[in-house]
Amino acid sequence: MQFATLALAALASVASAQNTRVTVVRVAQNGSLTYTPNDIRVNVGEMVQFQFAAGNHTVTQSTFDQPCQPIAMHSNVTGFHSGFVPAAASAAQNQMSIFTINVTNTNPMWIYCAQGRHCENGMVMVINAPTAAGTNRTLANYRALAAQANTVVPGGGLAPGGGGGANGGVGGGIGGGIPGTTPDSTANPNGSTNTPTAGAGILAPATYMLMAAAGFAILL
Ligand SMILES: *[C@@H]1O[C@H](CO)[C@@H](O)[C@H](O)[C@H]1NC(C)=O
Ligand SMILES: *[C@@H]1O[C@H](CO)[C@@H](O)[C@H](O)[C@H]1NC(C)=O
Ligand SMILES: *[C@@H]1O[C@H](CO)[C@@H](O)[C@H](O)[C@H]1NC(C)=O
Ligand SMILES: *[C@@H]1O[C@H](CO)[C@@H](O)[C@H](O)[C@H]1NC(C)=O
Ligand SMILES: *[C@@H]1O[C@H](CO)[C@@H](O)[C@H](O)[C@H]1NC(C)=O
Ligand SMILES: *[C@@H]1O[C@H](CO)[C@@H](O)[C@H](O)[C@H]1NC(C)=O
Ligand SMILES: [Cu+2]
Repeated sequence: MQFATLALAALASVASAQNTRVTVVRVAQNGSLTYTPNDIRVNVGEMVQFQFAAGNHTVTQSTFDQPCQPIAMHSNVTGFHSGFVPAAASAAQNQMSIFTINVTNTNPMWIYCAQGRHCENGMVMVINAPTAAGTNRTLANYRALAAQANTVVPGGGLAPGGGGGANGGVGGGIGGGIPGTTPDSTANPNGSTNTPTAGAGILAPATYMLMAAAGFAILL
């Protein structure tokens, strides 16, 4: 993971100078296993900033059909993965970890948390969900599929707790990691060159930033 320190003023001036809308998503607000908001529309050229409020979570892209597993496992899209972000570590430095993505097309992006069984328990969201009349590719259906899934961490195998119960069949089988996928999407400069697939989004390489805690409140 690559971290850079970025003051709010710097981010704000960059965003306003380019007139870029930044949609904020709070990760684990109040310690809950949620993304808030969890069903958003973002225009091409805009950014989504995930703010890690508590716990130790991830922001990880999957396909619709295979929730809780990295998109690269089931498509030719590299996708993004924030890595595990322990909020307390940043809070101890009076900072907040954020993960920012640039939205470069209108394809739906289905997103899950790769920690433990958070995905199975409903820690999922969508950016630019399909709008076609009668589509069943909805956040509710994605969450329902997730409830029956097995969490896989990009590059790392099953998340802790994933081996029990209904997950026994998967066990260590997937644990070797996904070729070409690393925990930090900044290490995948080719991610933005992939051809879009149905139900998947392509993003420019994502960027980690640490932002002064005093600043994020102003952004909300
Ligand atoms: C977090 O707590 C605040 C204040 O109690 C409340 O307004 C908000 O709805 C809560 N958010 C979530 C995601 O639970
Ligand atoms: C965060 O979660 C990951 C995956 O479970 C774990 O490897 C890591 O040690 C955790 N970090 C902290 C600070 O708890
Ligand atoms: C959506 O509809 C397709 C085609 O009818 C079906 O194969 C699929 O199982 C449905 N998916 C969900 C999540 O309901
Ligand atoms: C990016 O693509 C080039 C050309 O196909 C390849 O040589 C390089 O290894 C790729 N880099 C990554 C990080 O996948
Ligand atoms: C990626 O997959 C899609 C759909 O399966 C396909 O149309 C496209 O050609 C593939 N792109 C690359 C670069 O392989
Ligand atoms: C994301 O978009 C911003 C604003 O347009 C731009 O400054 C930045 O370089 C982009 N980042 C990436 C990784 O493409
Ligand atoms: Cu989580």
